[in-house]
Amino acid sequence: MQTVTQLGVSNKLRSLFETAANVLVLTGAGVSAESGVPTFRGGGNTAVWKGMPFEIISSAGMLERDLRAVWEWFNYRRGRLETLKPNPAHETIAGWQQQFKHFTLVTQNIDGLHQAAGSRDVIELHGNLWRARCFDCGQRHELRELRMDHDVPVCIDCGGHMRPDVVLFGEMLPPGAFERAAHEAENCELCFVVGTSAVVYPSASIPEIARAAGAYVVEVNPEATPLSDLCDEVLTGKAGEILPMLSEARA
Ligand code: BJW
Repeated sequence: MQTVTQLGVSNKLRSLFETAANVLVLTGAGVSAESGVPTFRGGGNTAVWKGMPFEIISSAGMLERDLRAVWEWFNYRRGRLETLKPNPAHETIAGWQQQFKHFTLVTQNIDGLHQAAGSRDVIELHGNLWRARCFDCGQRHELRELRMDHDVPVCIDCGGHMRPDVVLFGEMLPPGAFERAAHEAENCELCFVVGTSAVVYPSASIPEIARAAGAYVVEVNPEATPLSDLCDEVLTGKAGEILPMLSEARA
């Protein structure tokens, strides 16, 4: 593993950046940190909402125990997100879509900031905070289209109760999303892992799949993660500083 600081990028990565035709990026909460979105781990925050840790309030069990509380929690977070903007990391990744022949963006984030920066066809492994899903008919709706005058929003198709369209702890990922990401990981030449603690599975296995299939794997994170030793290169620092610098290194 090569460790490269903000002062330099290896020649191997520089060269791959010029020649790679198939590039995959996996992002986590850290990519949105510089936009003001709190990350999940490492902040010392054990109680995130009304005394509950997020493993409890954001769990499948909580949907059954107290759906209203789950909605309060997600409404609060949407309110906080409303005014936040994409940062240079989101913008740089959106630009890469045009630079590489085949480009795949896979995110664990539910904040929609990649799309706000212009990224298209994003594989969202953990859903999206701006959407709801009906318990009864399964239909998804943009929350901006729903009347929010109930504690629990109601489906405009069937009148059933809705839930946030987000993958909570203990739930399966959306059908096909992981499979598509894994397929792209198997075929990419260069894989960036940006701003994730790489502890939540199966998402954290995407770079492992890419590495096993022969891709050059690069981590961008201010902290070491369980994945760091598996990576070919670690760029230590903030995504909003490192990624624009990488794009410049290519030119
Ligand atoms: C920066 C930065 C800057 C800071 N620039 N970087 C073994 C034991 C027990 C359970 C399991 C197990 N193996 C698998 C499981 C199940 C579980 C799991 O993985 N648990 C582990 C934690 C142990 N997985 C699941 O439940 C998944 N489903 C599943 O496996 O289904 C099959 C199944 C069903 C039933 C039973 C068992 C299996 C689903 C996981 C869904 C996770 N959903 C969440 C919450 C979403 C809802 C909500 O938002 O409230 O998604 S969890 C949370 O973690 C969120 C994130 O997407 C996810 C990943 O976090 P991420 O993005 O890595 O953020 P952080 O905060 O952890 O890290 C931020 C990083 O950024 C840090 O490294 C910083 O250093 C860095 N950083 N500033 C760059 N400026």
